[in-house]
Amino acid sequence: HPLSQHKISLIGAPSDAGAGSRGSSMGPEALRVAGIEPALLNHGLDVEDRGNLSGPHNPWDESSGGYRHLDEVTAWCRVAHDAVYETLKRRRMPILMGGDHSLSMGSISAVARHCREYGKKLRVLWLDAHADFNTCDITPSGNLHGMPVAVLCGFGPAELIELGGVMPATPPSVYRLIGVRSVDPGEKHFVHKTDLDVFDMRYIDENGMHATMERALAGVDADTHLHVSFDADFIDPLIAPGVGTPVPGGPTYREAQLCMEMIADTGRLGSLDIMELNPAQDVRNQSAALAVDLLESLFGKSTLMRKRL
Ligand code: HAR
Ligand code: MN
Ligand code: MN
Ligand code: MN
Repeated sequence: HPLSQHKISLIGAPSDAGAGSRGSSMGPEALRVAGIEPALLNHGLDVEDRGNLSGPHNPWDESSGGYRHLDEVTAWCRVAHDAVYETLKRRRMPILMGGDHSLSMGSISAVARHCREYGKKLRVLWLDAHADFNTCDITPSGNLHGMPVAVLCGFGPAELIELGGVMPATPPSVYRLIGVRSVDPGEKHFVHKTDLDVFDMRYIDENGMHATMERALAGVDADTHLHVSFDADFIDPLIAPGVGTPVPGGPTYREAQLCMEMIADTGRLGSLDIMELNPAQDVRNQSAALAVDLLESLFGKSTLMRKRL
């Protein structure tokens, strides 16, 4: 395996240019204040904090041609792409700390490029209340954080779909969307037409998180690079209010922990995004603290030693 899962690089991407409200630009610092680095160090991991990337300010303009802040989001995604790609090249595991979810176009295009070069299979778990599968024709807002999955699959503006050099960056078949409970009308048709694999909240209610994760992780093997794109609004807003676009009815504390524990059990985690934390909406940084708590489970903290079945 070309990557050491014990060497972690934290990369801050303080931009909210892709979002409909301000504040997720404060996400990286909220995660540092919540102790992301000591939490990982406690698990015996080698951690470097590379500080924050820089890019354009949020101009707070109207959307034009179906996109809001396309130039700014593109600039941020380019620097995120370069930082994540270079980190993987150094055989370290990148944790991109957003920032709004449009930045995952940068990280995932870089991960996909890395996988092409090393002949790895890619699986992306997209943990989110939203499907993030809008295009300029169907978006209700023009906000690019509602579009990253579509862009990565090749549906979007030229400057974004070509970020990783190859178009599309990924086929739709690599994605498993989990926790979805807010999809716009046009987006719903497009998800169906593209045959995206979505485990929505109804699926989780009916089958349980355990069966959901078994299905979402099916086929992940020694040749798979697993990327987790964690949107903080995945979690129920009763326990994670610090997000820009909360949607009721998300996973509970234990459901979210089980999700992370089952990902850890695969031993295949290769890269991670922690996105959409919005400290302006939070109460005493509890949502960032919860994200760090979940992160510990993702890196293998469990209540007891597990017997191998
Ligand atoms: N679907 C809505 C839109 O496109 C809102 C989705 C964006 N919110 C997020 N992304 N946090 O997951 O405007
Ligand atoms: Mn710990
Ligand atoms: Mn999202
Ligand atoms: Mn979301």
